[in-house]
Amino acid sequence: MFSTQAIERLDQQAIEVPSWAYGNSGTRFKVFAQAGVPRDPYEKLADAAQVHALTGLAPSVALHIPWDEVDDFARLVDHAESLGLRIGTINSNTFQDDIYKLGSLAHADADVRQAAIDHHLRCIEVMHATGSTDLKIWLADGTNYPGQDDMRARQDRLAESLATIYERLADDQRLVLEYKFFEPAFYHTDVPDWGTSYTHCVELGERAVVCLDTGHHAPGTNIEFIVTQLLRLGRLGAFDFNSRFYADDDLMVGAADPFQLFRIMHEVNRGGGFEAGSDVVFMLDQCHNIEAKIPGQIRSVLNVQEMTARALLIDQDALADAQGRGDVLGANEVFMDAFYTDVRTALADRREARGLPRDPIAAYAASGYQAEIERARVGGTQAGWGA
Ligand code: AOS
Ligand code: MN
Repeated sequence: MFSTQAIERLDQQAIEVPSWAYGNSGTRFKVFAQAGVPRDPYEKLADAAQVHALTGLAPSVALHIPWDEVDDFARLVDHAESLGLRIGTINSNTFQDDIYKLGSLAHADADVRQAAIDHHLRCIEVMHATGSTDLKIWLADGTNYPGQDDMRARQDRLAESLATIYERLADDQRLVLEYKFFEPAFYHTDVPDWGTSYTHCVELGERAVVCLDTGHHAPGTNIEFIVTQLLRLGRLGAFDFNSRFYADDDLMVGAADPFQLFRIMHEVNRGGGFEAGSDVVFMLDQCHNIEAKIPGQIRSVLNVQEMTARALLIDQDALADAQGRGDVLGANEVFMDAFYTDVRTALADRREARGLPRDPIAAYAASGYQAEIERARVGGTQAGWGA
């Protein structure tokens, strides 16, 4: 079914899983605890290792600081390596401290800005200790009411704070700036869209790139166009994959709109994002509030793989030919033919050929791992949004 090049790309596909997906999570109404949830980053990595062992798709794990602070990061790295994993992106957190009520890097008070900068410098230390090359910044900064603060001054303060952080990065480290158009601030956010993130990145320098979280756009936004534009500009640093029906809710990627994921993956392919040497990081940013966490992560990486596989099936020559001739319906048919192709059996065959289970979800259920962690992880404090 697949070309040799498509098989190569699928075999090399790597999706980064977030440590926080394995901890308890919920909404502002309720966090439902689950049995067997990790108590610390070591146990989170053990769970992430299951996802990789069963799918071959998830070799790295993103950490969130301070949730994943440990006394000895060298030990955590050894633990990751012993599980066949590596530490990926380091995510900063300036949204849970009282001092950040009115913002962090854009705050009017220089002391608060400095505290937020210092937190990022701590994240850079963690990057050095773990070999991580990406510092991902998502800011809760913004305002709730018109006139609440000076939007223009906030941009200037943000630019200055980001520059101070950027200067401290090593030559092989990147600053990855995420955008979000609302929440927790409801009137304006300081990095609301890809254009604002891009503008700050260009001002900072070549190692500043944009993170596109698929849940962070207004309904109806053509996200694949943003993917194309950022790849064209050389500034698409990372994805935070998830899906949403209404607002940002971190549901499983590919659950709400598989066709959108297919269109995104086509633009990634078209823009060189799967080529050797591409440094686009394909990360998940999800929470499994009501479903089981490890199978939820397995389902998610498989969804990304499936839509990637379908996108790689597009007959590029036929598409270019139809586009060149102005054949509107013909071009659309070539595109849709690939989308409507069921690749699940072919991917199961490929997994089998690589020594992986044909059905990773069934293999997880049969493995006994869930019963084992539910038995063993008794006592202690379960990981959640606070840790
Ligand atoms: C928040 O909306 C963002 O998506 C961030 O990426 C955040 O750091 C992450 O969701 C963990 O809460
Ligand atoms: Mn995100």
